Amino acid sequence: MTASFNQQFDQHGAWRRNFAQRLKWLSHWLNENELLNQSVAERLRDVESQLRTSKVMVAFVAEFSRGKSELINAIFFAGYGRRIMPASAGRTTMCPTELGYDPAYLPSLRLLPIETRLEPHSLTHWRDEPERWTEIEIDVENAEHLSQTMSKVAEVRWVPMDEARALGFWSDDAPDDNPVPDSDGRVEIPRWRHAVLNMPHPLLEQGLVILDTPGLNAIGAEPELTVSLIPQAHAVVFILGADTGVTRSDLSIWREHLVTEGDVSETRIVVLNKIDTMWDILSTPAQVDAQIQRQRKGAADLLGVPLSQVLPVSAQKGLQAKIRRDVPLLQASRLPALEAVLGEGLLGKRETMLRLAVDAGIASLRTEAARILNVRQRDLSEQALELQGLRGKNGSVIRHMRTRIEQEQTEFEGSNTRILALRSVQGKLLREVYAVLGSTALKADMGHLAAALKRRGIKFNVRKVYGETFDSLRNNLREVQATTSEIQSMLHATFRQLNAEHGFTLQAPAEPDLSGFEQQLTQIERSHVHYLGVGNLLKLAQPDFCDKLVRALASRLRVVNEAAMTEVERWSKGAGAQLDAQLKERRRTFTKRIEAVERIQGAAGNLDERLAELSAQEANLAELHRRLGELTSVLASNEAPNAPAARSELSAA
Ligand SMILES: Nc1nc2c(ncn2[C@@H]2O[C@H](COP(=O)(O)OP(=O)(O)OP(=O)(O)O)[C@@H](O)[C@H]2O)c(=O)[nH]1
Ligand SMILES: [Mg+2]
Repeated sequence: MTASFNQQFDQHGAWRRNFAQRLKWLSHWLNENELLNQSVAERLRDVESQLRTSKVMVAFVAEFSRGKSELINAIFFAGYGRRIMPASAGRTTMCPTELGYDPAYLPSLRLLPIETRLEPHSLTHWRDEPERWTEIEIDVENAEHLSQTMSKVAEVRWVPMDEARALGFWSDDAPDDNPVPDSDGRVEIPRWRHAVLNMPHPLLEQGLVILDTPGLNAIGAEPELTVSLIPQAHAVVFILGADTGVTRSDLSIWREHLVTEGDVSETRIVVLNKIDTMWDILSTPAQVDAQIQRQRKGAADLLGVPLSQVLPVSAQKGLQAKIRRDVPLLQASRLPALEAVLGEGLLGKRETMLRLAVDAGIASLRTEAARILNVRQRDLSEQALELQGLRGKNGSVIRHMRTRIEQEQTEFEGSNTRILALRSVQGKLLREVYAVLGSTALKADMGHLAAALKRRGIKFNVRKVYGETFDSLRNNLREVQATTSEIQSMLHATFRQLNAEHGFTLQAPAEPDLSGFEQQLTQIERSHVHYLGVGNLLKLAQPDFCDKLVRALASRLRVVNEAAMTEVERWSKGAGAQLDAQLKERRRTFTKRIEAVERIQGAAGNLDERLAELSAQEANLAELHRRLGELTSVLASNEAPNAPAARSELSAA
């Protein structure tokens, strides 16, 4: 039997905890040995924050009543012995619901009122406005209370048609999609726009984020969900009902949300749910199996995915079986097979990404720390040489030597103009980058896009209009890249000069490569053009729709631009920190050299003692070097929980 999703996630969590612990030791050790300078500390912080904030998001997407919420209950919440997410016939989940954990906040359910739609802001904006959310504290130990609280996500209101229209739940252009009004002409709308559950559940604590969505074919779904939230999920689970087969609306949801060009298909899992409706005492198990197989094949063909990616399950029976500890029923529900696929695909991929990032961080940390050790090593050898030269010399020679060192020191301090010039150019660069990638420039670009989208006859030009906007955004990145290249050659030249003049070992950090961000832009562009291409074009004529769409876009683009700025900043700071570190070490050496000469002036016999001291220090440095290699390689080669060895151990258990 393969490990369940929960077990796999636990192992992943254990690996992360273990890694964090080792990282702490390393930091402590670096600090003790005065190796934790600014640039090393920054590398350390990067690795730590990557480890801490790395999230894995799984989105559940389907037409209403296919069993999204029930499947979430079965996979993640069976331990509570009851339903936590409301699941019932008809429309149930009325607003997108995110389940995750952030220890900075109390466990709670936060609900954003639907009326916030009347204000021109994206969801990203509202996330930072806690006072507009209704917050309900939850008691994690109390399953009944928890489930009662979660029932809020199913709350609705009945409002006059005008209000529904203003909130985006009534469209005069698409009468078939509109809800059915009651006898007073009022229609049902969700009470909340978005829900966020913050809960210290073991999986959520380890960075899992689950997104439950309302049946999406409904009018009123926000573009932000399609063009921002779902595309950012690391895996999307699309659910079909074995009782309904693949319906027209299933297909249209699939096309709108799950098919995008150039997609990695293993992150799309199709679930054929409710297979228990096919269990039939009048058929033999083999007949039932054959029927399920036929449905699977039909679904795979219609959706254009490999058969292996369509997994038949019964969420409901799986949940029941887990609660009652009914092993045969659990097997029959086929839930374990789905969990295994989710675990391997999702966690395996996530972990590889995380480990690559962390490995790179550790490697550059080691380089930085080793650089400090090398500088110390060289200074020690120079001091030893200097002192050896004093052997047998008289007092006046020694006095002369002291004057010379002091002179050198003054010259060194005076030669800092080049460094100052470098700093000022770097500062200027950063300001330029902020101007190009900052929010003011982005706002202007978005303003143009919104205006273009609102023009009449835009229908046939959407691709072009997006193309122009994105070309300009990609150009911005290229412009920034050109500037960084220029600075990079300046860094090389200046560092080479400083190395030659002062015997430094400065090395310009690797120039940031912004092409990955360009690719991200292209992906975002694709998801928008795709979204508008699958039947949402008409909505462009609706008031507010364009603005909503562009706001959703802006908040995603901001993330990309900010990440690019962070890269540039880190690179620029890295160069500055190296310089600072070597300046500091050099000043320290001057002081030490003067001290050494002073002591020798005091008693000539001390020369041998002092030389012995130096060689002891050198031995100590060599030891530090060795230890640094040891401590960092332990981190880099840390066994992954999903490594084959760990997995086979588990399946043997
Ligand atoms: N027989 C059977 N019924 C199921 C199964 N999974 C879910 N259901 C039922 O299907 C209905 C809908 O399930 P939900 O989980 O609410 O569906 P949903 O996709 O979340 O629907 P919305 O929240 O409305 O978008 C409920 O009555 C469930 O009990 C299953 O495996 N077998
Ligand atoms: Mg639901």
